[in-house]
Amino acid sequence: MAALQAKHPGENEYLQAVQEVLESIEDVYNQHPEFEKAKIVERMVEPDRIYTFRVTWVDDKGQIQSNLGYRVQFNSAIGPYKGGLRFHKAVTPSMLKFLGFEQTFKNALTTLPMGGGKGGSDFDPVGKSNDEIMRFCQAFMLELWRCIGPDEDVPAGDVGVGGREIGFLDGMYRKLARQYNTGVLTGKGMTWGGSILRPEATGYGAMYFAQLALEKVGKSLAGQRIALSGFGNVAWGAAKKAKQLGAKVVAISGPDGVCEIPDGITDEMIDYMLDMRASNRNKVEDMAVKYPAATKFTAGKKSWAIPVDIAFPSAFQNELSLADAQELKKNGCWAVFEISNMGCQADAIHWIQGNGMMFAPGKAVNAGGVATSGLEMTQNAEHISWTADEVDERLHHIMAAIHEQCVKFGTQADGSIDYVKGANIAGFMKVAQAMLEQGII
Ligand code: 2IT
Repeated sequence: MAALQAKHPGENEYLQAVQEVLESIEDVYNQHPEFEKAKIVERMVEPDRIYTFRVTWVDDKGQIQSNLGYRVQFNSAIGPYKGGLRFHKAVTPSMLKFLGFEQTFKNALTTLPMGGGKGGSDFDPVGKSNDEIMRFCQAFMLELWRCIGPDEDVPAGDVGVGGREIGFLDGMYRKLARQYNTGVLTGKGMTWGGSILRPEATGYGAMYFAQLALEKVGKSLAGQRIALSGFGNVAWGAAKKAKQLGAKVVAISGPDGVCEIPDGITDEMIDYMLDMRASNRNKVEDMAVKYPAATKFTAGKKSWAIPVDIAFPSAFQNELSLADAQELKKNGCWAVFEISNMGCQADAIHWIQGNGMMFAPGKAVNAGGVATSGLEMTQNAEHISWTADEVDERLHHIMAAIHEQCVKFGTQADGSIDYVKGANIAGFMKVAQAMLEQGII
């Protein structure tokens, strides 16, 4: 860690993500001198390569805008680079390196042959028109298309990139590459190669995982009061499945504050989350304006201030602090499942685990999203479409396999399960073994 900090000063998210994994794998690593000899850790923590490019586009006022674009190809030991694109004003190489690093372990857990990658831009979608989004996506793909390919690197969505953006990106890729039947992006529309249930998959998978973890301690999601954060694609899918499984979603949030829903979110409200996202306003207050009788908006507050049984961070990294964890517990919360990537700060995770609360990390809980992207790639390669039932059954199996790997590698002497250790060790062992067998490259 000291060497990495000296080499990459100030890359805080990246260093945080690496630190968490190294802490988890230390014991196992020391039992495998062959890993040490092949410098597996030193090689695994650095991306294979990073593309950086300028993206220039014209806004609705005719003004010229420039952003930075990136693709971090992190690790390809177990398959083509795979991972989302994030459009957010705070995007930096550090953020995309942390996400690419996490993705490598997550993808290993899915059981599918996918390496880890991540990309994106500091482009800020907030307040942009549909035309501006399209022009930006087209300009972004003018550079990105040379870095990707169905057997090379397959991007998808992430924060700020959903079905609409994937459409604009894919349209431009087709034009440039003259490849019309490829799985070069996932999260595509249903009429042009997308997989049924890919939009829902991250949230659905998270609820399947939570259900398995709760079953282990004799509980279930039915009747639990839960808090989500954000109102994007991930929170939307999670809300849908949570409601189907009998849980009550009593909070969603945005950068502007929290929207409390004391009687639980309704199907209509879940549908409205899609409109809120498409508007690019980025305000959860819009939900309270639309449904004033059933909701209460509080500016400046997070979902973690609302009394719940289970918290599901589902918006952005480091969105749940130590103080938030303490407030959750004080209000009766007993479990935290990260759906966002690295949703909890490191000291919050340590405190949660040390204070008798259940905790599971994003790379296990949210892996249903990328796993279903993997299923989309398979359908594209075979030129077929599976039904919703077929995709859902495979997603169920994959989440069960991920949970099983966490149990295998994370069961402690007292019988409890350390899901952080379990996920990190399982992911590490698979990638490390592949790297070892492929020699010094
Ligand atoms: O963080 C993630 O796993 C994603 N944004 C989804 C990546 C993908 O390739 O579906």
